[in-house]
Amino acid sequence: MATYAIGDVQGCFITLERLLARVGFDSANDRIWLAGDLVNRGPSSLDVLRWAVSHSDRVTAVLGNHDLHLLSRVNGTRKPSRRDTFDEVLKAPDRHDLLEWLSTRPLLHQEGEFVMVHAGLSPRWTFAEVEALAADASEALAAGRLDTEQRAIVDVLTRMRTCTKSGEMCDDYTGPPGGAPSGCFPWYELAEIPEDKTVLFGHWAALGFYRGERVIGLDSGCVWKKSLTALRLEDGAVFQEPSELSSGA
Ligand SMILES: [Mn+2]
Repeated sequence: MATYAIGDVQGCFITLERLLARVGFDSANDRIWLAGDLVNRGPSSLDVLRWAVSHSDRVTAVLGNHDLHLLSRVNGTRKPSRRDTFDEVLKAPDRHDLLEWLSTRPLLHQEGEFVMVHAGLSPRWTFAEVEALAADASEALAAGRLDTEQRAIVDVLTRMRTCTKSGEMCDDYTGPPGGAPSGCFPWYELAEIPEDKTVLFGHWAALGFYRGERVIGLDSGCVWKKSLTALRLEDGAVFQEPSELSSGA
């Protein structure tokens, strides 16, 4: 039995299938952790969701900003973006089950030494309170009654890449850490992470696969024609599959 943590799939279903074949995924014994953004921008969001739901006893997923965008489109609280590629999900006969599954995913998953979120943790939080803050925000999100503080928590967990020393998100910056605006730092350089914990995250394609101190970034930019990455949690082995969108893949 092995556990594979996989970065942002974003509708790259062919690449996901190839990556699962590459690692020799055994659906009877292995587990898959998905770091959020299962959907959007890529070609096959519907296939990714159907696969996740049909393997829901094997799959642990946290919500990313694109997953939340899809859910907001469904309940009409967000307008379509020109770049949305998940219309087939909205029209699918099984959309109710798929969206019900997606909407009940958490914002954070903690198990053993690992903590998985889509984006980041705030330097304003102590590690001890992170799980409860995320659970409270998840509950409010599911009920559609986020207050300002809970919305800020959702933003950090699903959208943050860099922030100031006081924990203010540097919202617009999506590039690599080295090019961040003055006073903006990768969140993981500032957040409190205990020695015996490792935070798994996605969302930062320009960072790429990244093994840092107590953090591992898993978004290697599948939807940007780069690759999809799986990390085997038991031994740290890394597997990468070239994106189906790259030429020659
Ligand atoms: Mn994202």
